[in-house]
Amino acid sequence: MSIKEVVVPDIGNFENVEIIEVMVKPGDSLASDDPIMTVESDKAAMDIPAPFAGTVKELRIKVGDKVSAGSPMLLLDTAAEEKPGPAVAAPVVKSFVPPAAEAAAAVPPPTHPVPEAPATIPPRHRPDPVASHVEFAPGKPAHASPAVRRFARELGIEGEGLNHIRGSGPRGRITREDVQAWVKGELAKPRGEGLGGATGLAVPPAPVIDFSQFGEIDTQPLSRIRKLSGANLHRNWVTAPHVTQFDEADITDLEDFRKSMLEEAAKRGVKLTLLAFLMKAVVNALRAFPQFNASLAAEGENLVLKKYFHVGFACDTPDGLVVPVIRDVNKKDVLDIARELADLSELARERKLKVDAMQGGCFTISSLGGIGGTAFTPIINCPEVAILGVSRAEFKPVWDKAGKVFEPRLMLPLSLSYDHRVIDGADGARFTSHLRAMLSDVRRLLL
Ligand code: CAO
Repeated sequence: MSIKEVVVPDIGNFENVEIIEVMVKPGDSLASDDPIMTVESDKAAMDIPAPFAGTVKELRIKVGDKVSAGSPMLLLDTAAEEKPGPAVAAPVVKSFVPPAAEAAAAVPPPTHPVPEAPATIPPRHRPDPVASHVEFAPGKPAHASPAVRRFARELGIEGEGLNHIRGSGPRGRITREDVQAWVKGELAKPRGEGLGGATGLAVPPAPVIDFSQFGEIDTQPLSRIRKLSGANLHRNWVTAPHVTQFDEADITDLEDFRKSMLEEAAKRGVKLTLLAFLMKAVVNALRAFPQFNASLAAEGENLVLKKYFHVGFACDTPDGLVVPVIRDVNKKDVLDIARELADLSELARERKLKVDAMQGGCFTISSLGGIGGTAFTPIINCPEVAILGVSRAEFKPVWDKAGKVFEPRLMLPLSLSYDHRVIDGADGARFTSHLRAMLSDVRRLLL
């Protein structure tokens, strides 16, 4: 092991200048001339490069420190790089190029004094002076001149942010034009909706796979509804921080009541479904917890509380999922609601649903109870802030009030997903408890 202390070289008029970026960390393997840190005075910024190759053993600097010529920067282990031959001890200092001049010239300024990369540096460290294409390497310090770094910082690209930009200059150096092109590209990407949506997500593209190499396939176009709902579901999933609260409601008495009403409802041409009662229960809970009947304003500064109660329901159609909305549920009785549910479902399945029948919802119910399952995590229908998932009700043994005997009770699983930016966990649990209370007492529900 051969440890050498590297100090700040003579950097001209730069005295007591602030370190604004440190590009290396202990364990990093540096080639001669790799940037170690950037310092900035009130006039300009400059990179301080490594005077020789080696492995960083210890850092003596951090962002915010003030340094001058001679200040210790780091300890460099040069053992791996050293072979018999003249040691390169003198620090290599890059000449400072003023921002304007640098902006005009993407090629890095010549270094002085300019010892060539020592012949003792192993080939993997040897810089390739004509490399026109350098792979993007997250975590590796980006090569960019101080002027370009400063330009990038002015545009909000700080520190490792530069690593996202592919440099087109010599040795992959990032030019001012590279920064501009990258920012343009980022701005052209689809936007979120302020706090109501900014994603800030940088995910790698999905790999393109030819599935036919593994077996027989059939490729079918996605329906228009599936494409639209897919994009919306994806946006809602990534922009709203979801929490799902699970609960169970005892609907034994409610089911008895519903069944007792079926004949009378049928006479009026209505199939009285559980969903109609769920709509009433939800409106009751929305009244009790107004923050669930709300949307984040687009600029993210305000919560818009709604005084109307339009409730949507997820409807499975051959073309995909649609969400018709029943307006003013608070002003309708269960028979009216059940009738509308049936009418809207039929229109949806016949693809005759008008656009305005799917707008203005405050809250959505997604019922998979007719199909099966014990619980699921529904995706919020943004800009709504909560959605109730309902799974298949089952008879379960439940203790009687005295806690002495098990009674068979019909238990309905509830899965409430809510937007945690608007609703706290305690309120999520209060909301489902309220729903439980409503659904287990028909008298309260129909009040
Ligand atoms: N537990 C047990 N049985 C239930 C039930 C529940 N929670 N909910 C409904 N059922 C029963 C009904 O009583 C009915 O039984 P009968 O035919 O014996 O009377 C049967 O299941 C079918 O009900 P339904 O589907 O006709 O009526 P519904 O009101 O339950 O549902 C609708 C209407 C439009 C919600 C439904 O047809 C639908 O499309 N569901 C799928 C919704 C969906 O895809 N959600 C996922 C969205 S992705 O997040």
